[in-house]
Amino acid sequence: IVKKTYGSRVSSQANAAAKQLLETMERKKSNLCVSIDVTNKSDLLAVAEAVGPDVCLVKTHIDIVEDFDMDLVEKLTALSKEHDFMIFEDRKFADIGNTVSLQYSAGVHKIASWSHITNAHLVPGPGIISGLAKAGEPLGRGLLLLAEMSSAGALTKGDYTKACVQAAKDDKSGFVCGFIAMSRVDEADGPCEKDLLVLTPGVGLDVKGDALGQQYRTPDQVVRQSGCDIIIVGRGIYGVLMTEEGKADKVTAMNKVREQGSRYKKAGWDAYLARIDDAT
Ligand code: UP6
Repeated sequence: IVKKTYGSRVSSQANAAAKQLLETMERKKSNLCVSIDVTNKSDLLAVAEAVGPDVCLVKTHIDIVEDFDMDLVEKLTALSKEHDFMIFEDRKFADIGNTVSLQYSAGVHKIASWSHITNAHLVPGPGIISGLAKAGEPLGRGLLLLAEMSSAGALTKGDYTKACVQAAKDDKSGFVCGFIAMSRVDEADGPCEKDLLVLTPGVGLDVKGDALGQQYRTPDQVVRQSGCDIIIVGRGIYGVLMTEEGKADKVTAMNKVREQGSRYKKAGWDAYLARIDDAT
């Protein structure tokens, strides 16, 4: 799979969201997903606006936004259309099917109504996939399974990772369209008959980690060396907003966010081009 271009993989996608994502990546020449982990509406929208032209996907943690309302998702959806990116709510569902189905479709956030892609742990077993599919499939949404995590000491390894891959292969509906993983988990034991996506967090160009167990690798390590499809970058892009200078001067800070966005976009795409070249 790592030899194939993103564009050539569109036709092998059973899932509408995955198809649209690969098309977007090819069109925008971007394999960058920005993770906008900020706690207020205006910063979230400002970052989405600033990096919008450079990303294929915007990732949210909608439950950390203190002034959340449906106007936020309407505005984010408008930006996604204007700048041609998709939306991924990083909800990391982890309960029984019936509960996740409600958490996904109802409550304050109504995630299924606006998020093209979401993700889940397989800890409860495959019923979690069926529960989420009930709400997401009719809307053409996609699901990623957390097969591996970036944090130190993560228990997502060995047989657990293999079970996630198997569950994705066994999913008949096409609702499962890929993984959160650190490596090409779908091809760990040879070629995979399904074309699945690998999205990878824990990406940074300037630091190796944080004080809470996060571990960073470079876009080149992730995309070229490990064969992953999409880099997910959070603080590497919006981190300036968390500094005293960033809080004091929003205009300069947003310019910096924009700069970092194009820097990571280029690094991710260069790594992809090198991987395609390497393979030919
Ligand atoms: N994330 C990880 N590692 C995982 C899964 N998800 O870091 O294994 C998410 C975090 C955060 C983002 O919840 O939203 O990716 C990474 O942010 P950062 O680049 O600021 O570290």
